[in-house]
Amino acid sequence: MAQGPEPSPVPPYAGATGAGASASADDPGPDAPGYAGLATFADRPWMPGLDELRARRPDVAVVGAPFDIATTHRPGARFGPRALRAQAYNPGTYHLDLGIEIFDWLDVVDAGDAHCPHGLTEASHRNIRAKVGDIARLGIRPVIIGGDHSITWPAASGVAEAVGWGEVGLLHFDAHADTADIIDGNLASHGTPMRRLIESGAVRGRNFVQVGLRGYWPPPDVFAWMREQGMRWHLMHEIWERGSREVIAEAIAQAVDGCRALYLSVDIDVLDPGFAPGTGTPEPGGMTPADLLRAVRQIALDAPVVAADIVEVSPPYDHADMTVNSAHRVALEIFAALAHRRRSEAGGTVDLPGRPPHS
Ligand SMILES: [Mn+2]
Repeated sequence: MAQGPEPSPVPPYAGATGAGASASADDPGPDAPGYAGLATFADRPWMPGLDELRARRPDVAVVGAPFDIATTHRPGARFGPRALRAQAYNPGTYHLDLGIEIFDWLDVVDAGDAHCPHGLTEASHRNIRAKVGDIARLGIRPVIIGGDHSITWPAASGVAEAVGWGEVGLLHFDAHADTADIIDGNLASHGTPMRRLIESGAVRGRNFVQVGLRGYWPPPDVFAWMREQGMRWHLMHEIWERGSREVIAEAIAQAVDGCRALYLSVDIDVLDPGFAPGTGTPEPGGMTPADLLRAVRQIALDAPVVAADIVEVSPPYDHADMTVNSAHRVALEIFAALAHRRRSEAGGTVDLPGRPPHS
């Protein structure tokens, strides 16, 4: 008796237009593993054009800012956006703590990169400001993936132009204050963007709040300038003493006091270099990913976040993609918290195995 072929658990290739085309060999679709196919952020639709964004009006658009010539030490952050798209391990889309299928509630697209021609700081920053501003003006939240921290100057300026000049608070996670005036003659260094934002009035000093500062820089005259502006900061030592939860709650209240919107800026070097070696200016003694991810979630749950950036991921210095993965999860926490807010507004409830935040 002739023996037929063994039944296979894998669906047969039915051709690009035949039955089962969505699982075809040509286009495996959203069920493909994260390492297959074209790399977009979190496997979200690639939508680089403003017309497409205007037609779709997603809740969030991820924007790459592949720029790193403003770094004072180790370069490589220009490779951050591509690494975050291609190297981060895509873990699934269900957020366990909030019990939510993120993209059922939040439309997120990948809007591609702002053009950053090499060696041209002004042109690169202009392009970042224009692309981020255009997205914010459509009522879409830009999430910018850097890039060195200089990109926060044009990105937050673009958001402030769209949302309200001087009406956006800025909550800034970093080992470094980045409030120097000029470094080696460079006004647009990655160590100066926060001063530029306050000088221009894009963000008021009193609504500029920093978390995680530590180490040996900047010097006291810079802190004196910061104090004159009304800036608030929470040193890493304060987190160690009081605990992250309490400090973050205070930082949120300070940043949004009198503001109607918040820009969140996360320099991945706020993490301890033991967790995030892939960065330009590592400073020992930083936050753990468990604390940072919960802090970001709390901020996106409690504050009117209209934009965010995640910067200073330098893949050439990374090991085992650990910095890339932590930075990627910062974005997922923002997405999950925004999705949760959407669900709450719609009267939805937390699904297993989650529980309501703050309970
Ligand atoms: Mn830093």
